[in-house]
Amino acid sequence: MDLKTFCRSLPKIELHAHLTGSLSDATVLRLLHAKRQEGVVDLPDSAEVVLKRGHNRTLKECFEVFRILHCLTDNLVALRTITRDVIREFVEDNVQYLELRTTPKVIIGKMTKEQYIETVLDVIGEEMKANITIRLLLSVDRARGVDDAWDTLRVTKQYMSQEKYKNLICGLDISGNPNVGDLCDYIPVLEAARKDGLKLAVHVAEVLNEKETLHVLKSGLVSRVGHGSYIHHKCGGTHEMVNLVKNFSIPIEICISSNIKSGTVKSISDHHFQHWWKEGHPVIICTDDKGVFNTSLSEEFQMCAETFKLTHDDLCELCLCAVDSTFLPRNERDELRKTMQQKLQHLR
Ligand code: 6MZ
Repeated sequence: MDLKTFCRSLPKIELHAHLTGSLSDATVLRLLHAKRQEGVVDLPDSAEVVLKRGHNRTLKECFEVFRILHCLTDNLVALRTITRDVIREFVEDNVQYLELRTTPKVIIGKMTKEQYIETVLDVIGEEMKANITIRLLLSVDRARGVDDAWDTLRVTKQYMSQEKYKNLICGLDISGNPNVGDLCDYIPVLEAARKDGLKLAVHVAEVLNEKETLHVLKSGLVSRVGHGSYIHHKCGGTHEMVNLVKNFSIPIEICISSNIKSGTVKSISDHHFQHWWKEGHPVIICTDDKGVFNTSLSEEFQMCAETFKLTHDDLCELCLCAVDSTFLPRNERDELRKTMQQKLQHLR
């Protein structure tokens, strides 16, 4: 079996996918059509920007794209559509378990954070079938300030305590433009979230920021690191950071296309994946924003295998080990591991 087919056939686990960043061209075109029907006329330029797929974009440009995508998804009907489309595309790519993350938004007259979360959770409930399990992480955008983060935590707790939804929310994510705001300011929110039983996936060291990275790692609150490009001492980080990640056994969510295309990592041969992998530290291959970076989880696996000379067995191992980094409770993890083992058996 050639590598491309093999990567597509792998039963995969996706742990770092931002909802709005995951929108495919087809979905964006549908949203644009809906906006035009509404009579919104100033869209063609934005569409061109959004659809410039495969192009490298600086982080600053990525955040401009998110702003445009957020304008296209500023209502509950669009939110339903995108959640459903993104989930189905992950199913299509043979993703067995998906932890989707999104930032609940308030748009006056159109949606509250409560309605945002409820809509996403409802679609997740509808789309969960035998071939996929889905959980939700609510994202805190570090550019929106600490008050907004507290508010997101408040609403998250509200939904965690509802019988209908409580098992679907598995954690909190902190993301947003890493060049804006200071993660250290969010430590009290992280502490409160942990006390409330939420696991924490935090974007750490996506760009070089020694003070912030050390402070957050030392807090011992982080359950998974997003990106972590500047943690390893061979990639601009320090031995102290590596020791913290290892001592706290914090798995690292690896998003290669995102890092290369946004220019936060110079080239794939410099990517930190290789160091953690060689040292046997838990790493999970993820897409980050499959739409914005024009990729898929299968393609991320393929690229990783080609660059770092991974065998089919290595790839199976990466899929299986990802189970231990999920935010599922132990019994559900065991179930998932069994399913993954069965499916992988046919491939080995
Ligand atoms: C940091 C990112 C990101 O929440 O509207 N996001 N944050 N670094 C990245 N690397 C490229 N990619 C996406 O999805 C879009 C939001 O996810 C975060 C940003 O806050 C972005 O606005 P949602 O569904």
